[in-house]
Parts: sequence; structure tokens; C-alpha cells
Amino acid sequence: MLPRAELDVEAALEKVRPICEDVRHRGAEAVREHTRAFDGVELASTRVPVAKIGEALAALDPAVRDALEEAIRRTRIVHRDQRRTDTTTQVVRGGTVSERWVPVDRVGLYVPGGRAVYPSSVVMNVVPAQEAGVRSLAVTSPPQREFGGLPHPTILAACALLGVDEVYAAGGAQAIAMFAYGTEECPRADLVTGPGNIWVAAAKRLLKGVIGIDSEAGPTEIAILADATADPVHVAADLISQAEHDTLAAAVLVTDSAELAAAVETELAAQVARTKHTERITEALAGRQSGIVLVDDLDAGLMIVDAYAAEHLEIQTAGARAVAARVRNAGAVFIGAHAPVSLGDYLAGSNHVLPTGGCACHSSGLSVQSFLRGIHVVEYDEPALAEATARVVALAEAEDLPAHGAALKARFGWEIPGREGP
Ligand code: HSO
Ligand code: ZN
Repeated sequence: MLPRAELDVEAALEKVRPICEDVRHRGAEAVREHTRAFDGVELASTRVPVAKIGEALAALDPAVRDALEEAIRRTRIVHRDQRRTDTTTQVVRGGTVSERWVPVDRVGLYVPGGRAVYPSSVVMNVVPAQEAGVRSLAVTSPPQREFGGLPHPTILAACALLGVDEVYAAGGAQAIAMFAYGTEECPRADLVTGPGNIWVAAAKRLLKGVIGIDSEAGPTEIAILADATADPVHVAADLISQAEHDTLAAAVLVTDSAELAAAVETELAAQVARTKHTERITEALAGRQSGIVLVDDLDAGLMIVDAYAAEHLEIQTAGARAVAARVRNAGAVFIGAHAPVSLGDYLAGSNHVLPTGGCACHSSGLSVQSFLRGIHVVEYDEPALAEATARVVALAEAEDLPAHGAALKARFGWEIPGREGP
């Protein structure tokens, strides 16, 4: 019964369809034209000159550089551990099935511009792709008028730190279409990942099939399951931290303590008044998608957070680790007093591209796995095939596909091995 914010991607589809078609037929010229219309920027080329990427790094604030470098280091070691090894299973004597994990050849990473300038998202997308072994990796981000028609300099600097030198100044649906169809300036990609606004989500929905996609990122969500032991100051601060993203962001507290609920409400009022984006946060907290849910006990609370399947779930209860172990649906879980979502947004080492809108009940966040394909490799010798033939033929006949069985029989003089002749 916990509502989510309304986001009408279906309606946006009709708007992005002609843009994508245009890019498909007219390539880079169309991308530049739509960039002029939407971003108010005249591009000589959609490709950002490599020198500009280095210049952005040279001009980067040293504290931000240090923080990004440490974020990259932590994110990299976590994602390196996600790498999978190939497996070979001996199915029968003479018959094996192997699984080879092969990285996607070329990936396009979308990094939002506009209100959301997230160099941290560059890290969260690029690092898993690199650790998966993706060889060709391009980043695109909308051009900014105040930065001479280039993507935001911090985005460029993050690319430089990650060793990415193929960057495009394009945003919105036209950027997704650029990766999907390719242009004279940007070769097509096999997969596009990364969050974006509703136009990006609509273009991803429209073009999936032409290009692989990760997920359609919706507005950020935080749910906190807390009991009377939680500190209302922390709980309020964490709810506000994610409400800061978007007026449609969801901040949900689930608690069995009426005292905590009341204390958090008081704290929210005080903290929201003191923060920078008061208006945006107030709207997010007042929205139908945010609220405080009072439950009888933590078991009921767990049922609620599982049904909700939040993008981020904090557990601030006594014995938080044991409570967290019982959670089944969440994009990421944060345990106890010292693991706020903001830590995960930047520096924990975990990924912050996570399933929203309840998709956590069937999907995972971005990971090395998002950039790999598992290819089954089948190898049987003659005796192993002979031993399998009667069963393949039986199943093929049951499906009325006798030619399937014939493909095996043809190898054994059209007899079923091991069975008496006619
Ligand atoms: N909380 C956002 C990620 C982010 N926060 C980026 C700050 N920068 C969605 O998980
Ligand atoms: Zn965040």
C-alpha cells in the first residue's frame, strides 16, 4: 500500500520516438541539431577533444581529486572480487558443458548533466565495466553552456582519473540513440548503462533490443527500518540525504516505536530548515511516496520493507546485522549506525546504480556481471552422444519435432544406438 511517485515513461515514448528515428537516419548531424534545440549548445563535433579531458583534471580541486581517487580504489577492489571464473561441468563420461564469461565488446555509459552532475556515477559505471574486461568504453554527458559546450568539468576529470578518453557531449534521447545506432562520430555500442531523466528512460525502453540496457533508473528511494534504539538525528539526516536528489525521491521510515517516529518528525522539521535545498526536500518528504509507517513489531516491519523493495534500505535496530540478514528485497542494505546511504553513494566501495520502483524484487544493482555474457560451450564425444540419442529422440517426438531426433540418428546410420533394429 506504500505508493510510489508517478513517472509516466509511456507518455514520453511518443516524444522520443521521432528523435531516435532522426538520429538513426541522419547520424551525428541529428545529434547536434537536437543538442542545439534541447541544450542550447552549438557543437562542432559531439566528440570531446581528448586534451579537454586532461585539462579538466588539471583544474580539479585537490580535495575532490583525492576523494574520487579513493572512491575509485574502493569501488575497484569490491568489483574486482565480483569477477567470475569460467566453469566446466562433466555431465557424463565424454560430455562436458563449460560456461565462458565474455565481456561485452563496446559499452556506452550515460552520465546525467543538468541538476544532477554526478562524477560519482562515472565511477560506479566505469569501474564495473573495466573490471569485467570491456575493451571499448565511451562516456556521454550533456553539454553545458556555461562550460563552453562541454560536459561538466568534474565529469571530464572523473573520466580522466579512470583512463577514459572517449567522451561525447550529448544527452537525452539523442545520446541513447547515438549509442544504439552509431553515428559517423561515435561507433555504435552493444550496451548502454547509467541513470538519466525521463527522456533517457524512455529512449532506453524504446531502443532496448537495438542496444542492451541496464535498467530504467527511477527517482531515488531510501527506506529505514528502525526501532527505539535508533538515533532520530541520524534517521532524519539519512531520509533528507536522499530526498535531496529529487522532488519525486522517496524517503520512508518504518518503525515499531511511536517515540522514534515523533522524534524523527521533529528532527526532520529542524534539519530541513537548515539544509541548502529546503524546497526540493520539503516537496519530496511531503509527496505521496514518502512517509512514516508505524508497525506492531520488527517482523511486521520486515514484511513491509520486503514488499516495498527499496533501492536503499537502512537497518537501524538492535542486532541490526541479524535483522539485515532476514531482508530479501532491497537494492542495497546498510547496517547499523555507521553505514548511512551517503557513504554508499560515494565511498563505501558498493555500487550506487541500484534498482528502483520495486524492481529490487527481481533485479540487482550494476555490477561486473552487468557487463558479462555467459556462453555455454558444449562438447560431447561419440559414445556420450550415442548414450544420449534415445532420450533426445523421445523428447523430439514428444514435441513433434522429429528432425531434431534425426540430427542425432544421422550420425549413427539412422539407428538409435543401443536399441534393437527394425
Ligand atoms: N543516491 C543516488 C546516487 C548518488 N548520490 C549520486 C549522490 N550522488 C542513487 O543511488
Ligand atoms: Zn544519493
